[in-house]
This record gives sequence, C-alpha cells and structure tokens, in this order.
Amino acid sequence: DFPQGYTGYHTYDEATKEIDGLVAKYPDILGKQKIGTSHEGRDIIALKLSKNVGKDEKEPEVLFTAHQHAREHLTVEMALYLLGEFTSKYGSDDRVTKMLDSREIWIIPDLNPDGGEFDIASGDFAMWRKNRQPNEGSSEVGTDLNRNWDFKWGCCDGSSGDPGDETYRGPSAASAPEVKVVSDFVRSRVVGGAQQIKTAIDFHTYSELVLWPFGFTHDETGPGMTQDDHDAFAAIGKKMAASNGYTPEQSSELYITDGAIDDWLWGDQKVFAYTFEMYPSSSGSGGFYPRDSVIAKETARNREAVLQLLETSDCPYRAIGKED
Ligand code: 0X9
Ligand code: CA
Ligand code: ZN
Repeated sequence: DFPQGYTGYHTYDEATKEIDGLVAKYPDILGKQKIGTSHEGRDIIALKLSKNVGKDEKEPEVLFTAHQHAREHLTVEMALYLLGEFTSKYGSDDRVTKMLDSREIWIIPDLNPDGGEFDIASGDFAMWRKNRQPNEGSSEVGTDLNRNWDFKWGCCDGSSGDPGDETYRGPSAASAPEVKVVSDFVRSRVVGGAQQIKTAIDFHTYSELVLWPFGFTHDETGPGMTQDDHDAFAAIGKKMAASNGYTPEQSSELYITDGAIDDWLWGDQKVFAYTFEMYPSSSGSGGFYPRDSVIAKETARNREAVLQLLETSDCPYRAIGKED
C-alpha cells in the first residue's frame, strides 16, 4: 500500500473500484472495456467517454494514457481526474458537454499496473520504473515500456540493450505485453482505413514539460514530419504549455529517446501525440513522489490544456491557419 502522506493516491484495486463506480453512475456517457492483460495478469482497461457511448460515431477520437512508468503515480490520478471531470460536468459545463457531444475520448488509466503495484508493495516506495517481465538469461527484471514501442525501436542510442538498465528496450519491439495490448488497441481504431484517434497525451512525471515528437532525432523535420506537421505540433504544444505553465519543447531537446509512445503514435499512426511531464518541476519538490496533498491542484492544472487538445482535434492544422 501507499506510505503515510500518500494514501490519497489510488492503488490498482482502489482505482478499479473508483472507475467501476463511475461506469455504474454514468452508463450513458462512460463505457469500460478490457483491452488485454499485463505480464502478471492484471486487466488493462480502456474507458470511453462520449454521448451515445455504446455507438461508434463518426467523431474525432482522442487518447489519454498514463502510468507507463511505475513510480509516476500522479499520472493515474490525472486519468482519474479527467474521468471524474468529464462525467460529473457533462450537461452543466459548456466546454465539457460540447466535447463529449462531438468527440470520443479514450482513457487508458494504467499501462503498467504490475510495476505500479510492485512500487508500493512493501509499504515504502521501491523507485521502480519498468514493467515486471523477467528477462531471459538475466536476473534483472523489467522492460522500460517507453522504449519498447515499434517505431525506430532501438535506433539511436535513446535506450539500453542491457536488462539491468532503467531504459532497457526489451528483446524486440512491443515485446512487453502492455505495449502490445495498447498498440493493438490503437490499431483497432483504424476504421475504413482511417485512424480515428487524432490527438493524444501520454502522462508522465516529472519536470513540468509539454513534449512533442520526434524523440529519436534532433531534427525538427524529415521523413514523416513535414514543416506543417512540426509547426502544428509546436503551436498546439506551446498554447497548452501557456495554460499550465509547463515548458514546451521537442522531446529530443530533453534527451534522445527511441521506442517512445509518442514517436510511435505519430510515426506509425499519424496521431498528434504529446508527452506531458507533470509536477514537480525539479527533484526538490518530491521528484516522483510528491505528497497526496498536491493531487487536486496538479491534476486540475491540466484541465485547460486537455480541453484545448480536445477542441483542436477535429483539425490540428487549424493551429497554423491551415484548415483541410
Ligand atoms: O524518459 C522518458 O521516458 C520520459 N521521462 S520520464 O522521467 N517520465 O521517464 C521522457 C520521454 C521523452 N521522450 C519522448 N516523449 N519521446
Ligand atoms: Ca468513432
Ligand atoms: Zn515516465
């Protein structure tokens, strides 16, 4: 369980109960589906929020994912905040209502349930990052999920081939069941040859950053990233960052990564995918483990950015004055 001072965070079981309660209370706008299982057999779930939630309507879809990294527990709270906000404010808040009426919102609140539970199992934090998949020929456990996605996997010194390292990329792309499950889910949203998911945010901690692709190269443009693509990414990213006070930049400015989710979502699926590094800005304020007293403020802090992304999802290029 979470240590003292952190019990406001949700364990996997607590999050499941909270989510199931919301699904029971708001069945017309919130649906839950199991999209697969983690290495240790926990359910990986996707929530759908939309008016007429049971129907696949022809509306832009938006994906929010959280908790690739075990110790980044604040990101699960971010996902739960969005679920609470979108359900409880539907019908009363104009912007929320409009978005549920005209978008299909997917939330995958926990990509790494095994790692998350391992991190709190002893009652003290284990500082765990990866999943809990064993590695053949090694006593070291775990793959870094955010180096395991199947786009430019292992290409560029942005991950490690050593199972003992924190950024171990795994033996092959999508070797982690959690990555495979979510990749397959995203591919399942290709309908009539078109990817329905237009935009996405993957939540991490910490550093207070809004990041966009690519992470595998310092180049702003190149194969798979036109000047317009880059400019739209940057315009939307900078506007979101102006709303939450984070720093906007191309993810490779932070450091080179290969096999990260946003590079795959854009490079392979052409989804306008961002990575948010949430509170705090530096290790002084608790690093990966800020007290539960900050949860309400630091999740609500991203409300405006999330609404902006939803609102732009019918045509991201509008951000650079190019409607299609
Ligand atoms: O290294 C990571 O995966 C992210 N930082 S964290 O401290 N949450 O582990 C940053 C990823 C930046 N690169 C991309 N988003 N591509
Ligand atoms: Ca749809
Ligand atoms: Zn992370």
